[in-house]
Amino acid sequence: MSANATDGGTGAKPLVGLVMGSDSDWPVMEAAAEALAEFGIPFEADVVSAHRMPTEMISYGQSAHERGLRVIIAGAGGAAHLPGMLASVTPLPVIGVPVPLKTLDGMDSLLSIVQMPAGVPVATVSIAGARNAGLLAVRMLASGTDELAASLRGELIEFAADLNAVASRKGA
Ligand code: RP5
Repeated sequence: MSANATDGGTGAKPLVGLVMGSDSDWPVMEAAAEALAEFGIPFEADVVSAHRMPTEMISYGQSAHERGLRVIIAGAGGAAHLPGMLASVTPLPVIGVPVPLKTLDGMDSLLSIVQMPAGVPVATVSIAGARNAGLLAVRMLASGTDELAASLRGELIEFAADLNAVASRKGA
């Protein structure tokens, strides 16, 4: 699957918008897609560059909530303004993924995403931490009172138990 595809793999209406500044971010961002797919979360994936297509980016952020999305995961590298700009125009929670480029090892991306002004929150994961971004989105969806949330909570509890089992095997 490429970053341009809109395909959560389930055919259902997307609940998570997985966006990135460039196709070149996909090798990092793919891990978020995999995490969402593991929990059967329908998502859409697309390139929405803050600098190269600002009008489309703003329109994506402004329409995300009314289109039914519940969380946005946004990854970008370098002058990584995409997560913060989206957060400024949507009421949805935005999770930012700093994508490392060849220069500066992703520190520029991290600082661009994490240093948001008060009032415009972005939940920033680690450099290249796209898997955790996907898992955090699953947890956000599990925090409601609907059927999906209840079922996801069960799956997350099993998931944590598996992680603990692996950790104890490694420690043994
Ligand atoms: C950022 O510039 C993108 O998010 C990407 O990480 C970086 C490089 O983009 P390309 O030049 O590879 O398209 O906006």
